[in-house]
Amino acid sequence: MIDILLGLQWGDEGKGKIVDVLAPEYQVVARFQGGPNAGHTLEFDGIKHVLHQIPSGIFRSDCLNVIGNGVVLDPIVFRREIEGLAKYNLDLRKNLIISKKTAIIIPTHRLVDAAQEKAKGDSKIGSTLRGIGPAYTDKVSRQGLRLGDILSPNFEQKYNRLVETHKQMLSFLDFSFDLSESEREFFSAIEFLKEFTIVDTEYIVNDSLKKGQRILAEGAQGSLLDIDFGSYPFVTSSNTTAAGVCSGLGVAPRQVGEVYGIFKAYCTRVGSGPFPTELHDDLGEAIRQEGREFGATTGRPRRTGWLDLPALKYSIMLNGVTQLIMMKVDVLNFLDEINVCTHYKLPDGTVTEQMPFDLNDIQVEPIYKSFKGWKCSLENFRTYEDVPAELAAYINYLETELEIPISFISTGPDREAVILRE
Ligand code: 2SA
Ligand code: MG
Repeated sequence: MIDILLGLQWGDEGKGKIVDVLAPEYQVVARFQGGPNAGHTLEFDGIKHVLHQIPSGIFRSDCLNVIGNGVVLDPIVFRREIEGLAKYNLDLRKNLIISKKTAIIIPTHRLVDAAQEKAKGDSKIGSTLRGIGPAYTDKVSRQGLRLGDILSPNFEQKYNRLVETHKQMLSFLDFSFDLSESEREFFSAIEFLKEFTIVDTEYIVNDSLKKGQRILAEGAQGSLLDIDFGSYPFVTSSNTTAAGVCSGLGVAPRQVGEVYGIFKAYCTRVGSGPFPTELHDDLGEAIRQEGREFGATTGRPRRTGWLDLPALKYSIMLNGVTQLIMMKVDVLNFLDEINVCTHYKLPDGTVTEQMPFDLNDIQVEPIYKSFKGWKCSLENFRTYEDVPAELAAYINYLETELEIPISFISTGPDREAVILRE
């Protein structure tokens, strides 16, 4: 079976921590979409490590890590990431395989990303400037480069042809640049990549399923940033929802088992786009500080707000979530009162539980239900039976509303800080 772990909000739900907790149960951990825009933070034994393109199973020596065809890979970032892992003495050339069909991010993709954002002015997406959108654009317009191409004698020719089209765009957008340094680094990183196992990973993934092994598909970004279902155009360029697993790894839908959906006990968002429950006041700032809400990839401060049930229910529906994982509950320890948005009130007065199509253009008013805060540290709680009554009331309410059990409750960044429920 292939189980899926994904974020139900706008990313940064804490997927890195949970995949690391779950990884021992899996023989394979695979990335199926996204690229260096992801930042999965793992903390254990006093070490804090951020992964961008490499799957989070990498610290387990008996786990095979797969970068699937649905990913966009930046060779320069890849090399830096691998070099950053050198101190852990991992056998990366054995434990990591990359699909020949993975799309390559080339230096001009990053430039085009920056130029397009600049041209958009106030309506910019707030992209991570990692070249994600332009790389997926080239894939879909059938002119992109794939990892298998680096093994072909024509690679440089194909590369130059693509760079020409980017240069035309950059000149049209009046964006000046100097490519020489990053091109040198790129081609050196391509040579470095050739030392890794670049294969048709769909065969390996399906063989492993046939053998009865367990695979974990690790989502990046969040469901509300999905290209089809997110708040378009303020989204990323891939299918971040469960559907992306089948196309991003080459597995059939009937192979999918559990779908673990991760959400934070509040909401955050980086980049532009609608965020109905956003807190623009001191409280929002206090949650940002308390939750250390700064981007793992770009260091950008994250916007913060209350938990949004219409949005969460939408994500649960799209992904077919079977188990919920609630993160960072401890960040709310200091609050007297905790709000949860249950419905949106539209400008015409209608009250709805559905995500409006035009959330970018209309202001919805969140309708809140309030809960009493528990006002204490959760550090020493390991079982649900012990948790403060106020927290239990909050969790029970969410489970009833979401109609799915919350099987893990994370109460801190360390691997051990988890309340497990049977
Ligand atoms: P892009 O770069 O084209 O994918 O950006 C498009 C939108 O998607 C958002 N986005 C993200 N939001 C949260 N976390 C992301 N990953 C990093 C992390 C973010 C960071 O995990 O911490 O470090 O800043 C991520 N990646 C993309 C982005 O903000 C745009 O709104
Ligand atoms: Mg993140």
